[in-house]
Amino acid sequence: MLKIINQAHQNPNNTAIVSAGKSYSYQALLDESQAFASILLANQADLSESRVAFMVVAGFDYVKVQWGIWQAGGIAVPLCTTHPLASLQYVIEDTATEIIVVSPEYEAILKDLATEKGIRLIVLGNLPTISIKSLPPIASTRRAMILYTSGTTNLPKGVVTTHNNLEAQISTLVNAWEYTPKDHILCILPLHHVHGIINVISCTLWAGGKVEFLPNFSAEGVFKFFSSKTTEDENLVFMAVPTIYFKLIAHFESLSNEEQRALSKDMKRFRLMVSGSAALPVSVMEKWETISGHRLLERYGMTEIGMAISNPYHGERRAGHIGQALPGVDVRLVDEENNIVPKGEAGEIQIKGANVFQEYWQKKEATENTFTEDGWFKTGDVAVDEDGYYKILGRSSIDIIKSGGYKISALEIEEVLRTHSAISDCSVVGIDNEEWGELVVAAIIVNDSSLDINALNTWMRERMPSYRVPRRYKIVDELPRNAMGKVTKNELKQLF
Ligand code: MLC
Ligand code: AMP
Repeated sequence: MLKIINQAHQNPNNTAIVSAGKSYSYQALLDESQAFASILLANQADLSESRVAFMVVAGFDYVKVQWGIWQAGGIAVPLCTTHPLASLQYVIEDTATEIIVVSPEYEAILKDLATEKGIRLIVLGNLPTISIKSLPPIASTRRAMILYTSGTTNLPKGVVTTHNNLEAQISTLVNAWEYTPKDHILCILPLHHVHGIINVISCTLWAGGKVEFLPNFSAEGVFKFFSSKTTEDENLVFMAVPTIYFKLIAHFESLSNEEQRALSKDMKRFRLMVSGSAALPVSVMEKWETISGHRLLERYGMTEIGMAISNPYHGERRAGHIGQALPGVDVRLVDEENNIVPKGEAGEIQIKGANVFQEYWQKKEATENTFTEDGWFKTGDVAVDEDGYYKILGRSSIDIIKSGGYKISALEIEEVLRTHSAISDCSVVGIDNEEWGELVVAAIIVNDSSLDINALNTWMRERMPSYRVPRRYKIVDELPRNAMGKVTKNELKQLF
């Protein structure tokens, strides 16, 4: 039996999930996910790694569907609920999805695509009652999930993890951060990335704790959760990206002194608050500590590896640093020839361990290129070991941007911009921004001076998720280039 399912049997009567005003026990989650697995299987004995894409509202149904896919032997492909059709279609086509599962509110978005491609569509909410089937045995070496991540290639790649990978990613964190059945965590993160899927949901459920969902992030919603939990015997937990802490601080500062005092008191009761997915500015860490009494635990991870490096749960949480290798994860810093750099010098972070993904979906060459000959995963992040704590210095590719915790490829955005009839050339960069980490901006050369930037924005939003759409455009006559003809992006940044 899959370990996460086995774990759920340990605490059948505990509340597993709170969503849309309802509570669901582990038993309910086991029963309903098994029933859903039976629906997925229909007349088959095993989905045998069929890809099942699902666009489901964050809450009980999301986990039910995910666990159902796993128990039926399929590969779970979560779709972002806010992506435009073009991005959803890319994932569905790239994975050659065989079944699509949707919450009723998303049926209209994917129905025609499913019909056109002959993909089975399951709409939640109105499912037939069918007899529960006996489920296939699932070896933990099987593929479990595909998440899409942007990189140095222009289109996002599917990161394939096996059940073994997921179990390693989950169990390492559960031990390092001491999750327990008393944990009660708030989930406000998108559920097509590891931060929400692994650190928030899977680790808490593995430990027998409770996950409470808000369908979307709002500072009001988060503070309402913080102030409404008065039971003393629960361990409250919160995890978010730096942009969210920035937004929470801004909201907190808009409140009256009395409201602030009450909230600060409520926040002191938390067991743990974590930040990750992007660099946590020291100013944000310090402000948050002042208002909440919590020194944020900053950690470092990646879609391909789950979490790899973390500040200690017990011990010093050092500002501006990501901490030490997690147990079971090997970390090294190397130079361009893959030689380990002397202590105190900068090098690329490379990772080895059971947590590391299996492959990029159907991209053999990209997979080979991302591992060294002796099997280390090349992260592309540059760090230094400062007195036993790793500190991130930057990335080896200027074309990877992190904004709001999302990884964004400058090349992907450029490729789309160049298909616009009024744009003859362009270059995209990320510029530093306290709130978003980096802000996506674009320099464009236009061949039609009547180009309307608002119309261009709308046009871009139809083609890619809004967080990848440039926030500012600068019309230029030419792009700065070096002697080799390559755009000098550092120079370009100075224009914004
Ligand atoms: C949105 N907006 C942005 C933006 N994203 N502006 C600048 N830069 C961006 N990146 C604008 C919108 O256009 C809109 O403006 C306004 O902000 C509100 O948009 P929204 O979509 O409603 O934003 P909001 O819900 O507030 O989202 C912000 C956020 C979200 C921080 C909650 O970005 C988020 O959930 N980020 C988390 C991503 C994540 O989970 N990453 C983990 C990846 S895994 P207007 O004018 O249009 O109204 C990983 C590994 C690891 O990294 O280590 O964890
Ligand atoms: P993703 O591909 O979306 O999983 O993003 C992974 C990337 O996020 C890493 O390669 C890092 O560049 C970045 N990242 C994650 N955590 C941190 C952190 N604590 N500090 C700086 N960068 C981080």
